[in-house]
Amino acid sequence: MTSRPVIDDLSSFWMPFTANRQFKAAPRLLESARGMYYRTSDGREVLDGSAGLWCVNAGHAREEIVAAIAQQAATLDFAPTFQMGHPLAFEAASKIAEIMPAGLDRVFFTNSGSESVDTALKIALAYHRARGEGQRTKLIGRERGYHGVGFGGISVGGISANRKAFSGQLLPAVDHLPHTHNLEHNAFSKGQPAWGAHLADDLERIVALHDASTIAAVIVEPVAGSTGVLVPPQGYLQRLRDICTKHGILLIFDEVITGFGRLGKATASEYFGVTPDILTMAKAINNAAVPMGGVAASRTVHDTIVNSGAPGAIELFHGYTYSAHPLAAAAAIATQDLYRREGLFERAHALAPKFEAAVHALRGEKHVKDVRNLGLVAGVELESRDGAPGARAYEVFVKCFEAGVLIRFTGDILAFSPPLIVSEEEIARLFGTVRDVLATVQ
Ligand code: PXG
Ligand code: PLP
Repeated sequence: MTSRPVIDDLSSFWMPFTANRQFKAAPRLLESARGMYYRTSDGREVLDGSAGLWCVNAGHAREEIVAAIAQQAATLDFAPTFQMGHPLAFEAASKIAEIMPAGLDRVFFTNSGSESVDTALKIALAYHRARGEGQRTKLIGRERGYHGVGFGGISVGGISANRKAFSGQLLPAVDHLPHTHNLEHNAFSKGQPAWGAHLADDLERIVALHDASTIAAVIVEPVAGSTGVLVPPQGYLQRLRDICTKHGILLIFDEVITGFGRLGKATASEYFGVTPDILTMAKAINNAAVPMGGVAASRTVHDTIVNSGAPGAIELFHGYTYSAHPLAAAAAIATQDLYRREGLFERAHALAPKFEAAVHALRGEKHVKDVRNLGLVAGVELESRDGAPGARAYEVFVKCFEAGVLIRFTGDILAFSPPLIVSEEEIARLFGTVRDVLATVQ
């Protein structure tokens, strides 16, 4: 193997969601990856405690996926899917439909979670219009929701930092449910907190305010990931489902993070036993090997739109140049086969109690004010430093990286979501490193 020249100019790449000046003054570069480990530009192995960005669920550089992509690139590098098709697009959609919640077996492909969210919101509007209720245009999101960075996603999203610079041009007809995070009631919950199902009833207040006849859809993450692993209270999602059904409002689950085994089932919908009308996915759909996202719609939603157009007319004026890109589709098929062959969702399910015990052992460590978890995802919330929110978690993140462990942080919350191939020893090392680092941080 020849090593590449050291990069000496970091200035051209304007990095996403990064403190560019801080990073470029002390960069952290990953050069290769295999299984559970990254290798850095200075030759160190780093245990991947975050599956990249919550997306590499089968571990890195899996041979079957690499081979599928390489072969596809040499066979059919690109093919349009506007008024054309290629076999892998249909095969990938069928494979995904098989493991979606019952009835959600129509799949629209995108290239990211953000595009999936935009697509889902547009499908919701198109559905109501197709059945003669085009006045249902309002979209209801939730505080502390993350739905990507498109204008649709930040409008229904509930993260002030992602909205404020663009606040003059957000979608106009949006309202928000309250978030469910409450440490007074739920600190150190293992799995789903007992308190908080009633927070779903706020949807009735919103319906009373706007009238159901104006509301198209409600979108929530079943477990909020980006804003710090917020696990839904017991009964909460079912209550949202019931209220949506009662008022003819579509329920959208944003499963960009929860999709594909993170909770020990294919989807969070399956895990919780609550079925939305539309489900967004991305990331682990193809182990993040090629950008890809998707939206699964119920037969009712799909058929209503598709049967409403005149014969020969395009039914939904929406799509991306790269919808069902051949390389992404090949990676998706290989990834879904791998998940099944290795039983990775079941593995995540079986490991979850050990993961839970290991993360909850951080209770009582310096600065730790909450630990929460579900499946193979966990959050550890730290007390913030006076006047410097986020600084403490950033320091923990940097020190963990220096100690050979990659974690994520958001504000002062540490987030953990290892690939589903993680071993018990690696789980112990992950949280052991965090414990050691916490002891050194002011
Ligand atoms: N919806 C949800 C629920 C997500 O978590 C998106 C949509 C947007 O996906 P794209 O592919 O457009 O980024 C996401 C993405 C983090 C982090 O560490 C989380 C995401 C992306 C990057 C970082 O919190 N989630
Ligand atoms: N901008 C221009 C000028 C385009 O021609 C297109 C697609 O043809 C787009 C944006 C959208 O790109 P994509 O289909 O990759 O989302």
